Amino acid sequence: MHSDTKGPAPQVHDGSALRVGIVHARWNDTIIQPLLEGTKAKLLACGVKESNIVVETVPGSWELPIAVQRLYAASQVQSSSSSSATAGDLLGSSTADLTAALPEGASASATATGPFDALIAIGVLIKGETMHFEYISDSVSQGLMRVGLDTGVPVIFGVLTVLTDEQAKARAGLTADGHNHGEDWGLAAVEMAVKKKAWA
Ligand code: DLZ
Repeated sequence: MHSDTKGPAPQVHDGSALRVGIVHARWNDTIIQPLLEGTKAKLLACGVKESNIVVETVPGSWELPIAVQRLYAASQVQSSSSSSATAGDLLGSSTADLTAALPEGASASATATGPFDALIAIGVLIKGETMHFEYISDSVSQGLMRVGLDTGVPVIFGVLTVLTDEQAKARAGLTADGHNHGEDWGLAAVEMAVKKKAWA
């Protein structure tokens, strides 16, 4: 049975008041890019403004938890102080670097307008011949869960942990019977951000 048949019935919520931070790994970029596009497409379809979507990159999935944590902290600092520090400064990268990683039409200063309502971590881990896969998968999933629980901000688990390239392609919508899981992550981010606001 394809994983598609087991997914949640999608709920579409109004994302027009939300700010969403995305961090993606650059390993397995041919899979990452369609996942990122699928994620952004659903965020935009839910009404999230392009200028309220900030995208940052890291080398590999291992780096996702610290980057998600710092990106959120940067957005909090910016919204609570008049400091001219940027998210890029707090992540240790330059503003120019951050701007280069942003989607077209977005700007680094977008992070000055408020803390993120949801964070999405995107990575693709493909099992190789060593124990790397097991160590990284386990640590990254625990790390991302920890960031979510510590900050109280929904962190969407957009990390594929697959055995083969073919499985990764199917989950990025690159095969005939595949499905782009990035779309699910975009919808999950909006749903969880809206519900989190209601539960606050
Ligand atoms: C080292 C490594 C390996 C073997 N495989 C992957 C992978 O499939 N997907 C991924 O996102 N990253 C991989 N990495 C890189 C690590 O996540 C990390 O970037 C490096 O170990 C440096 O800390």
